[in-house]
Amino acid sequence: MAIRPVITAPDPRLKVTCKAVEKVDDSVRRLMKDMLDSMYAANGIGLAAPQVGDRRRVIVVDCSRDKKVPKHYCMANPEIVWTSEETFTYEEGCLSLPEQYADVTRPARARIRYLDEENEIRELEAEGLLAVCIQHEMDHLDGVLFVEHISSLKRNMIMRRLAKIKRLHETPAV
Ligand code: GNR
Ligand code: NI
Repeated sequence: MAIRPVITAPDPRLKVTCKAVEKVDDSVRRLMKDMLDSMYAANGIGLAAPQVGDRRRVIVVDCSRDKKVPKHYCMANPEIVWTSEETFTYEEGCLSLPEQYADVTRPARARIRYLDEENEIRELEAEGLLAVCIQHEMDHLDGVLFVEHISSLKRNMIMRRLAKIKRLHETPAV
């Protein structure tokens, strides 16, 4: 088990377009496992590879926190093959933008095609929080953070607050 630290914005590693995985092999499975461990350790419901400094198109999600049976998904090369016209607005947060939240509107439902842990092609139709989370994670693979879906006024406010928090945590120069 390897818990990797989550990179926080602003950081150029969160802005890259990730590369498709050729095949889900042991190396990709190890990344998926590390990402799940890191996500649970950080109390997140999802995590994308660039948040732990890896440029492969891999995401993990587990939105079953309050449910009895935990259910996680590990996805390589996720693609959206269909989205609903209907939208859903949810107050999003991001481990890469700690303590910052804003309402984001996205398609309410999405059908996702991806490769699972066994390199099998699968499809999943998601709604509610799961749909929000998968779309949020997929954005990360193209260097997009949730603040890019809100007004520049709100985005700048969040980025300024984050810079301030980061400054407070810096060790003062002696
Ligand atoms: O833990 C997370 N919670 C969350 C809440 C609302 C919408 C999206 C998310 S994803 C986030 C973890 C994260 O930053 N994944 O990239
Ligand atoms: Ni995020």
